[in-house]
Amino acid sequence: MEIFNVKKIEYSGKDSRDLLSFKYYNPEEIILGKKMSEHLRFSVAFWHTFNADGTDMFGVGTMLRPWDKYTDPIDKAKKKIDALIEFTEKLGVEYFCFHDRDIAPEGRTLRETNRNLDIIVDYLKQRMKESNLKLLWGTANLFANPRFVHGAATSCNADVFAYAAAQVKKAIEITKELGGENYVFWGGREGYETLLNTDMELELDNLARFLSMAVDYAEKIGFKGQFLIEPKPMEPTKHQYDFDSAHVLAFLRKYGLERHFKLNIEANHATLAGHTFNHELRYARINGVLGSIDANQGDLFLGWDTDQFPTDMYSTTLAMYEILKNGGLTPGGINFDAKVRRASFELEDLFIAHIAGIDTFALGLKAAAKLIEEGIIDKFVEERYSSYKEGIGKKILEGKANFEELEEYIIDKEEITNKSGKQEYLETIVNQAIISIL
Ligand code: XUL
Ligand code: CO
Repeated sequence: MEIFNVKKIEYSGKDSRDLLSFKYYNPEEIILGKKMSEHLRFSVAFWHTFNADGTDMFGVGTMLRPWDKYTDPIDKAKKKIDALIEFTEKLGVEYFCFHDRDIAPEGRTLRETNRNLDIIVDYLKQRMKESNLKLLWGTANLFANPRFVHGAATSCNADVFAYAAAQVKKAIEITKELGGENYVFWGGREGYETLLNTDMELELDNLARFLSMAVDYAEKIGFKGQFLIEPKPMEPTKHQYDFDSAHVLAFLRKYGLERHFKLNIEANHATLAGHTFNHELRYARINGVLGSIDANQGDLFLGWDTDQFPTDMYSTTLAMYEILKNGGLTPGGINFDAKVRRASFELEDLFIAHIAGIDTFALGLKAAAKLIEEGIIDKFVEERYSSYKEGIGKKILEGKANFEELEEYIIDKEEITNKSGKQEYLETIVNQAIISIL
């Protein structure tokens, strides 16, 4: 029986006014030699789409979903999976992501919880097979239950460390079982509220111990998926240890873990850290660790993780520019870690929001491809650094210069000439690329 009273979402072109259709996302269209669907490996986030009900700090849920009428927790969990299958089929999205606790209810002990999980994973596996739905990544929820009040791998309580380890062990197993192409570690409550009660050194060492146990276990069971760390600077803790790309990379290098992890960069986490999304993508890319993205956007005037659907074409253009320069994201993808607003409580809004996000990324892909084909920005940047192609600049790059030589070279020069950085000109080039697609 149909859950969503919505037809299959098709590409209808940019001039269409059909709300429930794609205006820019045409999966078969070839962009820079590859199908749009191969560039844009979209994924639906289980938690936001099938669990969130609009609850906020000031009020209860506003969204009554068809699966809410099932009272037995296992029946309800299965109905949500049916909803996931129908939703992704109708949307034409090939991937989804989930936390262990999103899909199955917790029991009184971990053993009981794992038993619930096994029932649902069997069902999910079967339904995924029938519909060709694939798992982009799995993860463990190490933050919602009160036991994680002081963190998980960085908790002051060794029992909690053990619990979290056992939980991640199981989460990696089910991710493998479902053919997951990646596994994500987002910090949850790995961070601190006050240094007055915190042994930061022990907590960070423990986080590294935890991750290295995860690497060992994945190797042991033959999980071939990519491990990803998702940086976030704050929320829920005041200071999250995985602050941003640069922090995570420095951490991984300190503990010799950098070979085993790439990054899952989330747009709203980047802006919380005081960076643009494309700054975080660039930093990860040039360090060879851009693995996957969580697509969403924050609000300019609110200081928290609002997880809105991405509708800012400028941001997706610059993001896709980095992703194209990265040679794509595979085996990563574009996961909509985004939720409809509390007041967008109708079932149809779930489709409208995902269509908006998909189209905004498709448009960004097309505009970014145009920028790369035109090569104006590339040429400008190359020219800007051309002083390093010959003479003293070339010597610096080749490691053949030292302080004494540089002093001798420059000491009697009367004038140094600089050229304009032409930011406004380059921003106009980006605007023109976007406008040409609209
Ligand atoms: C939290 C967040 C998480 C991770 C997965 O801000 O982004 O949903 O993506 O745990
Ligand atoms: Co996320």
